[in-house]
Amino acid sequence: KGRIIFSMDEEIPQHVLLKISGYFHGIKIGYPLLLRKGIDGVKEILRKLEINEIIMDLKLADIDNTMINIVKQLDFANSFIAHSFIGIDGALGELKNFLDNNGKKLYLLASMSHKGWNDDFYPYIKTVIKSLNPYGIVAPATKPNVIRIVRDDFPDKIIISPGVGAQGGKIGDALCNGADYEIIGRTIYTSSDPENKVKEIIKIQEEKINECKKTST
Ligand code: BMP
Repeated sequence: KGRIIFSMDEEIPQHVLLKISGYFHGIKIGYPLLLRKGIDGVKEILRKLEINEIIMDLKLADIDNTMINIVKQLDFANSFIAHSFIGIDGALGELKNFLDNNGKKLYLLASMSHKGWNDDFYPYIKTVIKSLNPYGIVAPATKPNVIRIVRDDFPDKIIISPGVGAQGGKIGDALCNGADYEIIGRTIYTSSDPENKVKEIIKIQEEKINECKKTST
């Protein structure tokens, strides 16, 4: 298995998905596919796949009751992504309890991959992540220095990293800077040959990991 979480923001033909899904650690699903296919449509797409982790990325950012109402309807998912800035009491704290009690994982955003995200707020976000102690963290592949800081601050957390390929992050760089998995969407689903593209990505990831292991020892 590679270190890819496939961001399935567009539908891809079922026979292609069946072929490539074995290479993925996980699949991330957000509003684009959920709105297009509906909950039953998404479940149907996932039914035949053997995937370790289905991550629902609705970037939850609301009061506790609303977020719990949402995640209750998405029981097929293993994990959920939420924003950190909403804080703990009355929001993330209650959401995390609910997910813990139902065997689900929570990822919090530490930063985002686009240019306009302001990392001046990171010290606050860090305190939220520290006190909530989620399963994992989302940190941007477009900003390797931010991944390094997050990895230093949270040595034991799973870090998943979007922004590879279409947004400019180089394949493997997030892994070399401390991420556990790279979240990749367009590079795969817009490819004319997704299967080969995925194999190519895994090969580059392996080469990069070997290279950076050498330079760090
Ligand atoms: P792509 O590889 O096509 O750029 O897809 C990246 C995915 O990760 C998209 O689903 C996007 O919404 C999400 N994402 C991101 O790009 N940057 C972030 O900071 C956080 C995200 O979840």
